[in-house]
Amino acid sequence: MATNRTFTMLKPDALESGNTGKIIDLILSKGFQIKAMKFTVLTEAQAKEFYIEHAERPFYGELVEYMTSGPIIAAILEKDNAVADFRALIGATDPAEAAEGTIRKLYAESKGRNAVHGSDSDESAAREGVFHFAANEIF
Ligand code: DAT
Ligand code: MG
Repeated sequence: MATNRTFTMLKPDALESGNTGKIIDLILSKGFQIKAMKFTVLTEAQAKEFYIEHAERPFYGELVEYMTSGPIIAAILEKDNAVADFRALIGATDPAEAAEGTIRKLYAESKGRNAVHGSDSDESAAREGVFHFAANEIF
């Protein structure tokens, strides 16, 4: 995947709370273009693999359970400096620490149920995009 791309998921709490339209609108308003998007439910195996870097963390089981608890929206986004700019747009992991105007400040419930995922590097963005989308699903 090109390095001007990042990968995101709108997490189960964002879909439950009905905020997906507002979140996608905010993302587009900041200049990100959608290059792939799908509505899906992660299997336990998929969630475990996606978050494998956190396998030893105490919250891993809770994270996998939560991420498989309902549908998500997965997407690949394009913009100059996509990874860093999208991390800035989503805000800190814990919404209590997230800056005003960020997606997590506006819409996240808690550190665990934090509305949105954003890749942390170009390497992660490439891995995560390919994890969720076949080549002919990416534009
Ligand atoms: P981020 O999503 O900001 O990159 P991360 O990669 O450190 O954060 O963690 C991945 C996800 O795991 C995070 O979005 C929510 C969950 N998580 C992280 N730390 C947690 C904690 N202390 N308690 C519960 N869930 C946590
Ligand atoms: Mg992370």
